[in-house]
Amino acid sequence: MVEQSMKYINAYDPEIARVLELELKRQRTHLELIASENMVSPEVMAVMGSVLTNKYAEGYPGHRYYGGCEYVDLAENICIERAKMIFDAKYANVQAHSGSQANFAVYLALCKPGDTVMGLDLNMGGHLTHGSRANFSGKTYNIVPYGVNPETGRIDMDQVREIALECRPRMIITGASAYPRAIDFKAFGDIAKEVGAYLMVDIAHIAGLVAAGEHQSPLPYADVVTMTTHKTMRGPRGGIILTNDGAIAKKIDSAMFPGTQGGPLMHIIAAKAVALGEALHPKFREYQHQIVTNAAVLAQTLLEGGMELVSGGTDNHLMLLDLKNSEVSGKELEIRLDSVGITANKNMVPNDPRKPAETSGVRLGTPAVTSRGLKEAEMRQIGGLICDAVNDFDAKRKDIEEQTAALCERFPIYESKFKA
Ligand code: DSN
Repeated sequence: MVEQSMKYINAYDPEIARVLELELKRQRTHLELIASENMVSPEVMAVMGSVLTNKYAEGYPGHRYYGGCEYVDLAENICIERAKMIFDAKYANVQAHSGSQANFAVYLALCKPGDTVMGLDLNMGGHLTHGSRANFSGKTYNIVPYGVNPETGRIDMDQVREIALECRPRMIITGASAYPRAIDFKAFGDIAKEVGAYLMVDIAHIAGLVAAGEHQSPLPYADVVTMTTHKTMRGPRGGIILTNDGAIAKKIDSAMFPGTQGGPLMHIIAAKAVALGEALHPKFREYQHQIVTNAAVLAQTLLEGGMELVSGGTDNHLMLLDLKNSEVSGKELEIRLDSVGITANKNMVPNDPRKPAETSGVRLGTPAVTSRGLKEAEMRQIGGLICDAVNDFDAKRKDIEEQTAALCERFPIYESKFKA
């Protein structure tokens, strides 16, 4: 299906078809270890490229500012119902174009400019929208960050409580982009209640794990939950907001439209519905379990190979190689891995002595390679290759390249054998 549509585009716009061809080749010939990426099913991809892209539908199902919305209404309602069912939530807004847009809408709904908001520091694993000074969140709100314990690499709930009692925030945000450990949402909920703050949980990274019961759900404890649909959820790029509180749901809806966005992307909302439909299938649970198993095996292999990991391991889909004590920087390792067919991203580690453009960390995640069908044996193999890339790159380069190419060959994508 993917190759067929490329042939069609090639006859129409060869310049862009060439880009698609090159990117498909890159994805086929590289092992994707970027923790936030995945590979959607051909069906999800097909719905993204469907007639629904033509439709303007500002507003919500049944209350639109345009005529002709009766069929896109069906798509949005199906998406909402599936999201509510999967996450056991009373309300879902499925219109956010991205996770950042979802987070922006929550700030707009629950906070006023200048309000105090607590979030996990970007350099400790948080997200730009959790209060970075370079982001709207840090520019608009009085951000009081919390971090991780320097000894354990884990969020220190006593410190979070202490800071919250001191600064009395309007909202506490938890969730992360580069945090390898389970987050205690109940403990965050207790602290938020104690200080009278809203609790927003951003499960962008771990949404699939939560959906499959591989991570505690924040829904019983949070006022509002945001997520992306394209990471562990393996859907189109986009966001969803969930809540169990009717009054908050109303505020979220108007903060999303007209507060933040105009016309929703109906083709993406329909594709989100397809991905959520896939998540209702028992195979999705098996997939999420395998992601976590694969991450644990990769982490163990790296540790046995002498590598250091932030917090000493992982509970979820990702881990952070800690290169503070290595001559090889995060940037250098990212370049080395890319040159031998393994894609990953440099990442700051807690208390990183190197600059953000250099870093002392590399983030590694298993969602995409698990979609491709790789299991424990291959994780052990890849772990060994990464150790070789750090310790003995010049001597081992050719061997790593050959092993990576063989793995990509054995686990093809977007061919008849591939079914996400
Ligand atoms: N850029 C995403 C990630 O890589 O985690 C977060 O938005």
